[in-house]
Amino acid sequence: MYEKDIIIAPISALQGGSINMLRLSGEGAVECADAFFSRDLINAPGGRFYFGHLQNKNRIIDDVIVYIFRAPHSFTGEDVVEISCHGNFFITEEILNTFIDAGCRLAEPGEFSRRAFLNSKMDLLQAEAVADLIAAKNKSAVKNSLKQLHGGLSHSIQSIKEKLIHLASMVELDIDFSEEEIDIIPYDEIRKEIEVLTDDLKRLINTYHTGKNFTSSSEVLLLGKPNVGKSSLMNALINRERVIVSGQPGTTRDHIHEDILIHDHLVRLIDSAGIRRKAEAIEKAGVKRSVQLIEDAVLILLVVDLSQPADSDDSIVFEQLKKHHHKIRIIGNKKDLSVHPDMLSTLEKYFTGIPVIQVSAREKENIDVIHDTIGAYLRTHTEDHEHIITNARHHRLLKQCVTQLEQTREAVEQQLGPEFLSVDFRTAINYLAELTGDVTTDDILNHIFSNFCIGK
Ligand SMILES: Nc1nc2c(ncn2[C@@H]2O[C@H](COP(=O)(O)OP(=O)(O)OP(=O)(O)O)[C@@H](O)[C@H]2O)c(=O)[nH]1
Ligand SMILES: [Mg+2]
Repeated sequence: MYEKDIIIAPISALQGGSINMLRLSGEGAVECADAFFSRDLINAPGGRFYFGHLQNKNRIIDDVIVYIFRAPHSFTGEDVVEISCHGNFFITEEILNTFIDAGCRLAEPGEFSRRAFLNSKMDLLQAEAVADLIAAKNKSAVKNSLKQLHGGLSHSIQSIKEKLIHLASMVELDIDFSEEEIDIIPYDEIRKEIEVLTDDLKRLINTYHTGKNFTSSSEVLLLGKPNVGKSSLMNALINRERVIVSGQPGTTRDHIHEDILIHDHLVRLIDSAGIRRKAEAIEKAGVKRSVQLIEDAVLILLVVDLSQPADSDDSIVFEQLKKHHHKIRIIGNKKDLSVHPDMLSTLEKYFTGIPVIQVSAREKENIDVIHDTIGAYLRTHTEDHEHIITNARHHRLLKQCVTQLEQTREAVEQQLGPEFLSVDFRTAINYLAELTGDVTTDDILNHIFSNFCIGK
């Protein structure tokens, strides 16, 4: 258990809004608020607003609205008081100090959510969804976090866990009956069920690539040999002259990024140093980084100069991108000049079936087609999953569970005894229990909730 002292923290942004909010939670929170409020709160029913003013030693601090939640009907499961005051930093600070002088304690990061978890108002996956929801960087991320907050992911994990418990109990039953020498382990049936569950878990694990972009912007990389117009395209896409453009190949030496909103997705557009064989020393460092950026990018916009035949520098880029087919869109720039057929045929050879989007950065032609392409790509990569894993902790535990189940499947194939299988199943089950917070330690909780911000 934990000490149910009264904690307090601002729960809205401290500056810029017309209203600020603070929350008190803990045993005696209502009585504590009552001591400074102009109206009686001791006998006030929960689930209601009360308008009045906060005062300290007969001096009015502010006109406020107080909302009371009586335990257990609150976010934390404790008595909670939420105070809305005018959106001024000094007022908020004074209210905070007044309650701290009266014995309340400033909440630690994530402490409200931690109490909600400890009071079984939500499991660990749901508590973490609160932080993800606030940090969500696109509409799909918001949708996914809401689903997780409402228990969608927990439900899927619980269902897999229950099936594993069922398998464990099948082999454990055999331990009980072993002296009577009744062979009741249906090895084949268990192996098949393990394979189905492993596939379900792997599908979840594979969504992590998408999920990582839910709490940070999606990296879209402009890549190509020098002078094809990557920086010009970057400027056209963000609609301002952000990057230097020149006819001198090797103008961009290091990558430059800019965050923009494309079709409800927060996109980090990255302009990179042109890749070529004869790069100068500084440029080489930029080129090396471009190679790393290829690995990290969600989507690569391969830029070519349509007016020229493909040369050996183009080939270096094409070769490098061969194994990234799945995340490439081709932008044929400078369509205002002539279109060289050799470029199109070489592209078709390297990237069969990927269409070339013909544009002109200089004339601002078809830039909207690139926006639409990025938007459509990100949409298909975020919306065709039931649940998306966004969190490194979840990813690690799911992978550990799968590794364990793969070992268990081998043990089943070798028809090992029930004692061995039982231990294997229990280990796999434990990983899922850690995921939902059914088994946990203070250290794990400290780690998780310290990554929240104060007020959550
Ligand atoms: N005709 C024409 N010229 C273009 C177009 N886009 C870019 N350019 C010109 O191509 C040259 C190179 O443009 P940049 O945008 O600097 O090319 P880059 O790919 O960023 O080059 P590096 O930074 O050296 O790798 C400049 O002279 C641009 O004005 C276009 O659509 N049409
Ligand atoms: Mg450039």
